[in-house]
Amino acid sequence: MSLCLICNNEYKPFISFGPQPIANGFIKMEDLGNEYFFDMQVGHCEVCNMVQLVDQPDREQMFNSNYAFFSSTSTYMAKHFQQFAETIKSTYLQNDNPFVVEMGSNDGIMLQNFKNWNIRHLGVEPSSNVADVARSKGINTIVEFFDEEVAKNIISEYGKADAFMTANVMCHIPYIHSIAKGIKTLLSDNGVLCFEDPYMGDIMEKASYDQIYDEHVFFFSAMSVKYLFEMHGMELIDAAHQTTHGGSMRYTLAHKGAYNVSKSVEDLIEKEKSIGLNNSKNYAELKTRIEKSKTDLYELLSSLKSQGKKVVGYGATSKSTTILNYCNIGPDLIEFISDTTPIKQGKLTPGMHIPVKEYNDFIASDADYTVLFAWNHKTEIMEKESKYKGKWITHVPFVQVFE
Ligand code: JHZ
Ligand code: SAH
Ligand code: ZN
Repeated sequence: MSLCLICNNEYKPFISFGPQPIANGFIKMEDLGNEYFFDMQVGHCEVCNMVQLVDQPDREQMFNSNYAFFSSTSTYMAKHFQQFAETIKSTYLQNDNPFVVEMGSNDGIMLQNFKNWNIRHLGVEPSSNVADVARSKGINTIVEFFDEEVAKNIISEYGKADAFMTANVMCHIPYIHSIAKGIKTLLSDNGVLCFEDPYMGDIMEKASYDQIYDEHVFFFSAMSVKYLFEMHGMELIDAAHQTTHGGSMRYTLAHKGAYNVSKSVEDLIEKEKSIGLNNSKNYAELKTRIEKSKTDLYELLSSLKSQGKKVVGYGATSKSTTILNYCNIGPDLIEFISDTTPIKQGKLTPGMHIPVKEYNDFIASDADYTVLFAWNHKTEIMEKESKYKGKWITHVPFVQVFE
């Protein structure tokens, strides 16, 4: 039995993925030999409905001066964050001289908009290499892990915040009660917290188990988010589904009683109950679908190998680390993975050691099959690769070949 990080009740993990490396721990050939692995298990708490990792590596092992994920590698995501910023500005920043804070601002993909509008802003970003990119764009950034203490320091230097935004970060933080307390003190009376993360409803529907890796300690639903923030005097006032990252949810919260609660919250919670996000049976069934996906993918790639086909991968995503290690797919089955991120190129993927190469190598390879590891960017990538003559492989929502 494990203890829930939110409500401290006991829960039993429903799946184990075995030993997994740091998802973004791309390694140089010469550094092979002492990679870190942790036992990756996931459980659902029946009291607060939070789905969570049982263990997670220390934060500095994941987020440091060598962090390999740069947000601005997707032009679609840049557009998404521009719209996100516009929504915040037009809905919640009507007062004089507003101030916004972003947690996990990475290379500045969201805050660049506020900077361009001359709105007072602050990014809190512990991975110094990505924070440096944001700073070079003129975005005000501190290199820190946000928590309750940092929130107090921000108040003494800048005053309270009108909006606290964060995307694909909240679900990364096991000390989430400290985050919630920090946000609660940092927000002005009418201030809002607006955050988005991959949605448990989409993971359940698509069996997109590759959302599970070291960095993602929580898999949120409206039920679990509401429970968590009510513990801190905050209210879930809106929830809006997003297509990004394979299906995400944007949650808006405020001090209790400060705003009317949108009907969308009640509707979403009803829907979550109807699809069984509060029911352990559904997680057991998800496990069965994940196991089938594993067998299907391994068998497909093995059979292509025996036919002598050339198979490569597209996008050395964090998600791919789970697929490769869980399904036992190495360089014998996938020759290389192409990725546009310079820091990943010339290195090996964590655990399974598939070479990561530049985009030009993908074009030159003329591969028969390409595994789309960045399946969440499918629209963007299909537009870009309309000339590719080979076939694509995806595992979402089930293992299949498409053209
Ligand atoms: P992408 C990361 O997940 C980690 P990942 C993190 N934990 C999280 O939650 C989300 O981001 C937000 C490359 N690429 O976005 C760039 C191409 O090569 O699916 C990236 O390395 N060509 C914070 O790593 C990778 O693919 C392209 O045309 O799963 C995409 O990574 C495009 C569009 C991307 O996130
Ligand atoms: N918001 C961006 C980046 C997501 S990557 C996007 O959606 O694309 C997750 C980021 O969270 C990393 O850059 C990591 O360094 C940062 N992070 C992790 N823990 C954090 C904490 N406690 N406070 C602030 N940022 C944190
Ligand atoms: Zn719980």
